[in-house]
Amino acid sequence: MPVPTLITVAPTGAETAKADFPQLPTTLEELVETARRCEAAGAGLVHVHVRDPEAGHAPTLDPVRLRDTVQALRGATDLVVQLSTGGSVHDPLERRLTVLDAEPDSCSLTCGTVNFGDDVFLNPHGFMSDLYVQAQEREVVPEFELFELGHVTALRRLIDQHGLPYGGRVHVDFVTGVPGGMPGTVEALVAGVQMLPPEVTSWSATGIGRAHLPIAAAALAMGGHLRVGMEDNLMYARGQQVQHNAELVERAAHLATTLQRPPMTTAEARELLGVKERRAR
Ligand code: KMH
Ligand code: ZN
Repeated sequence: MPVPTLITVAPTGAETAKADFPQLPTTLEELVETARRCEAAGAGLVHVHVRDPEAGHAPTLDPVRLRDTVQALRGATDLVVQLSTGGSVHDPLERRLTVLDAEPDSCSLTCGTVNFGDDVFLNPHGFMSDLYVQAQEREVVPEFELFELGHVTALRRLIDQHGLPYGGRVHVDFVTGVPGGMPGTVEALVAGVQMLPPEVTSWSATGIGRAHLPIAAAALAMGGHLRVGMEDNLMYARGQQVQHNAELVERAAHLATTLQRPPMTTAEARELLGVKERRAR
């Protein structure tokens, strides 16, 4: 039976400046409107980086903003709400751990340090280990972000040390095409998928920039899931900027449906990832 497709939307990220790309959703209102439209278009999960409109829309890990954002998205949609613990390359490790205080359904957990353009995205083993255990204790489902093939080995080590994450599933996301990480090629994706440990129950992939479409097509063909959004890609086509994240979700849903793997519902996404029910009834 064909597996329906989990479409994750990563609408904002930490790298693009609002001043350079005004359609980037950075306020709480814009984020909620984006999440609603993306859910209607077929998304099952939203990967969130919070910005501070009072500080030039810069990335923030302010605990009140994080908590308000989680609650607003949970109130307005049925999407799985995932907070980034990667933050921006400038965020200290201790602050990144406090993201769990906002009680998201899910958190990202990058499985190793990686060069990130001219910067370094730092994820030493001790940090990953602390985050892994704290997510287990707080019943938050991690999504393991793999930017490098070596990150697959680091994931293996985390599972061996700490057992399965909360929910009993292991979902990973290949983030390909970051300058300094694994390339956004089909060959690299195939190599990564072949290396996954048997505990992995589902995987998705995204390609940065022009790798966006080829990686989406390859992931679908290989039985994987998709991540799209302005965090990863600002161009819809050559010379045509993305105007709204929903455009990318709509295109992903269309592609998935054409390949007989239509978008999964938010209920199916919750089941796939094993997230805890935190919505008010
Ligand atoms: N902004 C990047 C440095 C994550 O969300 O966990 C890290 C990132 C990964 O986006
Ligand atoms: Zn992110």
